[in-house]
Amino acid sequence: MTLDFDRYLAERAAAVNTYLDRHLPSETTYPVSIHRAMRYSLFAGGKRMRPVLVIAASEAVGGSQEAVMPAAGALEMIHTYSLIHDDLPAMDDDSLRRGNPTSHVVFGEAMAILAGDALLTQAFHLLAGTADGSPLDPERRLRAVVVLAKAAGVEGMIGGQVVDIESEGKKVGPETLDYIHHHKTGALMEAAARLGALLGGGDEQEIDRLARFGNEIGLAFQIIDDILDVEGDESLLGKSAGKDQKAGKVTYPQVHGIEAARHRAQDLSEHAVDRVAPFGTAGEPLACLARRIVNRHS
Ligand code: GRG
Repeated sequence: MTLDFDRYLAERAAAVNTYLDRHLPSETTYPVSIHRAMRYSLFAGGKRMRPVLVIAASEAVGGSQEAVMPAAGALEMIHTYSLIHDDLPAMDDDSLRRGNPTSHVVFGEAMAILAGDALLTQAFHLLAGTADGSPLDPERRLRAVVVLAKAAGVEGMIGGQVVDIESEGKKVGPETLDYIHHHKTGALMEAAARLGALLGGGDEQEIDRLARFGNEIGLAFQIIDDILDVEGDESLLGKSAGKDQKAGKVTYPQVHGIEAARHRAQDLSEHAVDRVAPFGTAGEPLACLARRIVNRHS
């Protein structure tokens, strides 16, 4: 029987939303302004690609969805924080995200900074296991905290963002471009797959295989993001298009040309599909995810 991937995605995303809703203070909890701002960005839409990747990686190694929910929720919180901060006037100065006005436009700059900070902190609260009672092996949970810290910090996403900012308006080569993409976007995707495998109970070989899978689809995802910024429809994207060129950002289409960029994303996706073949039907959602990432319009 072939997998109904749209249904798979919708069910997993709904489970993630329920989990996030339960693990964030309500909008009426004092001080209400910060909780409103955190919830506004977290529930403004979003494809939930990273948490679904966590769950699918767990399922590939025979783990449950419940076991990895803290990691799935944590990934989405960190991703959302990065979007809030990336849109700030001091960074990309953007007014549209997930089809809505950005956090600083609605709540002001100070509250947007704090909402991002609070989501980042809450993510580690969830993963460290102090925010729920889920029974995870303490050694694996500790490893998971380190994986997430590395992926979100200077060795990962922040490192990529720094080189991205410092490369604006400059002519940089393919190596710097790869560094930016692998760190800014790839690190969280790799961490998502690694965390799913780790907390789902996978062995070291499976964890390594799925981390590589996450890395490949992370790069493919960012290349498509670069292409969509040139060719995409703003109403489908839910964010401003054409901003990379305006900001003098270094992108795949700019360094390699649009056709080569498309081929590279396709190659990465096919590699990733091959990588999860040993998991058989348990790896099918991951293969579908790898294909969907390069065929997306938003
Ligand atoms: C400012 C702390 C900080 C980090 C910046 C990840 C990042 C680094 C900035 C976010 C903006 C950006 C262009 C990131 C690249 C990754 C990317 C394509 C994000 C958009 O992810 P989607 O498409 O968004 O999964 P949704 O809204 O669907 O969740």
